[in-house]
Amino acid sequence: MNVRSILLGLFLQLIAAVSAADADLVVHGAWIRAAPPSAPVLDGYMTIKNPSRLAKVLVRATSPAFASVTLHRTEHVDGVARMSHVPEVKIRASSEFVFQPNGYHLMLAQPKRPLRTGDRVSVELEFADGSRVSAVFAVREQTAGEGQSGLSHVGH
Ligand SMILES: [Cu+2]
Repeated sequence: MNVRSILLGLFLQLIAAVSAADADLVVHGAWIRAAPPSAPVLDGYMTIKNPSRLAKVLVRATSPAFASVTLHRTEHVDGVARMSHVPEVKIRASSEFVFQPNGYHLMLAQPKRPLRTGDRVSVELEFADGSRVSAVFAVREQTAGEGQSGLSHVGH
């Protein structure tokens, strides 16, 4: 084996290591809870899968369909559901993070047009490492398997 082939081998190993560490995030099951056309704020849910060997930190979300998107969490304190803004959400390496009713959610404010069941909305997620992932959210009703309606932005 000459020096050139050794170097080439090392180079290929390096590329393999980098691509495994940097495997792309995948968003699935993304949906927005259907609300009356006049609703000023809607709730968005999704599962973010992080197949890489590095933790990813979600720091921002934006959507052309809404004036603002923020990261929110519903917590139950002494039996009372409360919502709070969260600055970031960490998705550990080789894991999934679920945004769901009564837990983490996207607060989607001031829709630019009324959204109806069946509509699709794109949301771009930005991570602390500068990477971006866009996801398509489907507007639909919450199903029974997703628990009781819980605290919603609709109505306040
Ligand atoms: Cu909220």
